[in-house]
Amino acid sequence: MKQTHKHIQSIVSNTSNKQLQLIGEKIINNQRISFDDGVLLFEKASLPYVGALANFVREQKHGDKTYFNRNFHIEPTNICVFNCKFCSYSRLYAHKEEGWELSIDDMLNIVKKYDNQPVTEVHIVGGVHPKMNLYFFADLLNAIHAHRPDLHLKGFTPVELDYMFRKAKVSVEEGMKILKDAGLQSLPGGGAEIFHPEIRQQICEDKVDAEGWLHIHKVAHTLGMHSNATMLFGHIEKYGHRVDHMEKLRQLQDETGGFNTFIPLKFRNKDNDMSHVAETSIVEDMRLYAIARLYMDNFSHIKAYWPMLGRQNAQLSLSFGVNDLDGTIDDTTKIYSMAGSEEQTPSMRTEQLVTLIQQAKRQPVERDTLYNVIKDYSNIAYNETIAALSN
Ligand code: V47
Ligand code: SF4
Repeated sequence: MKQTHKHIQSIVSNTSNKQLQLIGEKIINNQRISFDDGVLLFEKASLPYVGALANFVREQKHGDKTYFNRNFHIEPTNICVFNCKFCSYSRLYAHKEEGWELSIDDMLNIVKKYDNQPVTEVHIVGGVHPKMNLYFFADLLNAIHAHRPDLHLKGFTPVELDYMFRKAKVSVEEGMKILKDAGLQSLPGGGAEIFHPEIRQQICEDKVDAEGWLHIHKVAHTLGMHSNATMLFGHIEKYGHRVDHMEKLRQLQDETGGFNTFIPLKFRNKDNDMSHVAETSIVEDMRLYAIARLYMDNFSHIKAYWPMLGRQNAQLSLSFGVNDLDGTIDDTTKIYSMAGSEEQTPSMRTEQLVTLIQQAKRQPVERDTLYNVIKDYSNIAYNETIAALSN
């Protein structure tokens, strides 16, 4: 049900905290909130307050529409020269016998498994292997594109790109052009973590920094490509670091308009060097989604990544600003299950995802990578029992 202007106005007017009331007024009047407003929301605002505001914004932008797409992942390797403390997935290059590395043929065989399936996107991301260079990945993209030209190729974080461009001794502009010519169409949002050096130096000091990450996305946007942005939250960062991260993304989005969606990623603490750090509560997670919706006013979409958040929580997030769920992934995406996500088999058939969205009283819409509508599921009802049973 659409949240009315009158309803949200009464919630804001009845708030006893004057500062929170002023922020609420700004949001109702479509004005941008400031850095300090963002921090204040994290410090003082209750979940019902930010939740109601975020839901208002979400419904103004999208009504009940909740997007998902059908994609699959390819992880070329889990061997990595970097050593991010939160990572449960990579094997250091020094212990490369414990990891995997796929050849172009191996990866093409993964693509071929989807030959008769209506997937629209492949998401290629993995560790940073020193032997898998720029030209290897250009060959991979060419091979996938030649086999299945309709598939949107989304791949490589600035962490991988920065390394492969430096190794090939090409500029970011040259490197991005080589990959674009080979068929790359979008960049995923990974590798952003927390931009602020106070935190970045503690959790992933040796990989590309904030400026490098933002520059690569900017160049991609300049070449006409789109991209996503993530934020790894709920570990050792403070509220100010979260807002700083969102502020940097909001500024770049003002310049280029090239980001599609913002994806907050909840830190999971299993089997990594930060296992002693407690995970955040569901209330804190939902507050974060809501505040992200309020702060990122120039991002059309806020996405929940259900293999990391869990299906139930992803469903709940649809009432707190989220209007986009990451897809029906049918392979075994290891980075998340290895970090302690309760989603042991991160695959969800379309009918389950549609049911999950309908149970939240939202309207499921299948999209492609660029948010063109493929199918509106408003009038399709699946048998909830069957959908639940195959959960
Ligand atoms: O950058 C690693 C995160 C990211 C952990 O663009 C962890 O559509 C939580 O960016 N706990 C990679 N998170 C995944 C990613 C992504 C996922 C889905 C969709 C898209 C998209 C992008 O995974 C890394 C890092 O932030 N990650 N370890 C962990 N223990
Ligand atoms: Fe390597 Fe990425 Fe893991 Fe960092 S998060 S260690 S860059 S695979």
